[in-house]
Amino acid sequence: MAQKIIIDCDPGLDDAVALLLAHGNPDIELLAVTTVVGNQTLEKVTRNALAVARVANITGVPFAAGSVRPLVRKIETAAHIHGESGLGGVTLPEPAFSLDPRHAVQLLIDTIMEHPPGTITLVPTAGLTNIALAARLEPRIVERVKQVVLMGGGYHTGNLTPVAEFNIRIDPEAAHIVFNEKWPLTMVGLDLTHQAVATPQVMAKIAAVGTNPAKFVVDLLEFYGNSCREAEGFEHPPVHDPCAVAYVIDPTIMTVRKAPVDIELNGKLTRGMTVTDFRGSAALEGCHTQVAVKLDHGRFWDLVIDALTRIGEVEL
Ligand SMILES: [Ca+2]
Repeated sequence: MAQKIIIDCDPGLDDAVALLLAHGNPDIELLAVTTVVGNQTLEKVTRNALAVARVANITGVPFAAGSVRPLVRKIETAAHIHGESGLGGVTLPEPAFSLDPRHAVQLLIDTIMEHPPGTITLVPTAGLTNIALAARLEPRIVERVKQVVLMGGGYHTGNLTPVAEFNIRIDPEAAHIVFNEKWPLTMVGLDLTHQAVATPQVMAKIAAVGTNPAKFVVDLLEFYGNSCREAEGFEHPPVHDPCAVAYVIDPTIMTVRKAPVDIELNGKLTRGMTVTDFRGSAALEGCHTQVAVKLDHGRFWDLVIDALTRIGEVEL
């Protein structure tokens, strides 16, 4: 049985790859896509999500726009990584369909409540504003979802600051809500995603697929590679967001470790840090969070390339 998921995202170059992976993998049923301010303004990331749907030929899936700003903090975008459009390096086709009229938070709640308990996995690949609001507006979703598998945080490292990752840092209060609700939560953080690098060998395999969607991925990863090199010093870019989707497809693709995680809200130097307790023992009693540790790089990229192959050619 395919895993039913909802992706809450801010495309975003790596979000685009996550959407393509989810759509192209036969073990995933994409129920809805929601957008939230993050890598760029809500308007831009929402337009980008619809453009990716067109590129991947995603049809019959509701897309809805969500929060225009974080709960408390000022908007902080990532144009230095993802470009002014939020999807730098690629030409954006006109969307093939229009948005669901509901607010993303309402679409999330409606979708979760309409499905049987324990069947839906939430896959946030952006700031957690929408997810936090959904948990507050309809608290029953917390028991109803199967699990939350999110890209964000990191137990040893940050990117926006030395110890805070972008998705958590831009809305730490929302992250605090999401990490403290008692749903099973897997943090696919930077420690894991920094292993998901798009090497020249990976790029060549994607290019060899030879279709428009594959060319789209090559173009955006080239732009992303340049940004990550210039802004963060990476030789090859770590492609964060599809790692969360990959874990839902095949949990054996990464090792995970159970550990309590909480979000620092007040630290002058550490706000947005995902403080992870690896001391073990008593802390693990009733622990509902786990963190991703080690990725099988080869199998991860095989999944992405397989998804692109299955999507096949799409006329743009
Ligand atoms: Ca993202």
